[in-house]
Amino acid sequence: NQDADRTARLLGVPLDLGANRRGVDMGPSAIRYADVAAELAAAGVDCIDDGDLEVPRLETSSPAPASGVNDSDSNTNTNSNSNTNTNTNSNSNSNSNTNAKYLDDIGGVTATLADAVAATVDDDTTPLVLGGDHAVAMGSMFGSGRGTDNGIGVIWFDAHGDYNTPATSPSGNVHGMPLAAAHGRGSFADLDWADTDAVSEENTVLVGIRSLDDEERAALRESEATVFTMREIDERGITAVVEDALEIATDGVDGIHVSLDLDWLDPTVVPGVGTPVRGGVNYREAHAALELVAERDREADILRSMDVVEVNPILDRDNQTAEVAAELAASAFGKRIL
Ligand code: B3U
Ligand code: MN
Ligand code: MN
Repeated sequence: NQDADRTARLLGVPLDLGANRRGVDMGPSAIRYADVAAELAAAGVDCIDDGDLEVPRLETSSPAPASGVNDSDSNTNTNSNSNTNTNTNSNSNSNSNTNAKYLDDIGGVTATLADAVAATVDDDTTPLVLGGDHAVAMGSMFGSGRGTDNGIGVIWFDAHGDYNTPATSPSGNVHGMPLAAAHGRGSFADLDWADTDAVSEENTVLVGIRSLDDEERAALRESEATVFTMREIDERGITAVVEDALEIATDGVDGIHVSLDLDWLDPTVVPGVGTPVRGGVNYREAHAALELVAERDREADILRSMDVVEVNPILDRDNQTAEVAAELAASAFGKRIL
């Protein structure tokens, strides 16, 4: 046992509605099977498992979003916000504005998760949210930042920027939008469940990015967020980049949320992700990064909450992606070699 004096609360969110890809809903089970509780215990962290949140099934949900949530002002959709659509496998709505699939259902899950995360943080316990697709991070961030004086910072470890809005997304998949939602961009500003005060934009740092859509890139460029691409990691090394990320994310806020999309790592290390992108960080770089988070946390108590997302057991080999997820969470929570 190590010296961390922390209790973690596991909150499983078997959500796949944001990813348009079955399998990621099994992520929480796979991460538990990889014995995340034992990994955390090895970090000296007590672990309470709250089980899984109830999440609507893809088979019984309609992809059509509610009216009034789209960025375009030419919304003529009259068949919105209804679960009576029996065509669940594709967006049968011909209206081009309906470009955020299952957003109503995802909003409901997000609101429930935000409440659970906020209650956990209030209880001086650190939420470890097990995804599920990356849309769950909206709930993690909104809950973690709730009631803070200065908001929270975020470190976003991901291959992708997740900075699309319903108007810019080429896929309509909400897991490509959570960070834009946290910053209240586009139509997210109008959604009552999207708490645009929780996260401080200037304290948002993306690390390891290597895949951006055109409009997403433009939005990130003009945002106050800091983006460290893989190129910065190549040039300066993972530790220098993450030190900078921690400096920026923690400056003047009430703590940080760490969001770990497993596709941040190279697909050769983590085959079990839905949207792999070549050229990610390796196993040792990933641990080094999260150990730096823990080190800063020992000094200054910065870590309010974390999520590990996008583990897809169907695409995995021998559960190794879930194992890496569990191990990296333990590193962030203070597990040390010596
Ligand atoms: N940027 C693309 C692809 C993507 C984003 N996040 C994931 N994939 N996992 C999109 O759909 O927004
Ligand atoms: Mn990703
Ligand atoms: Mn992501």
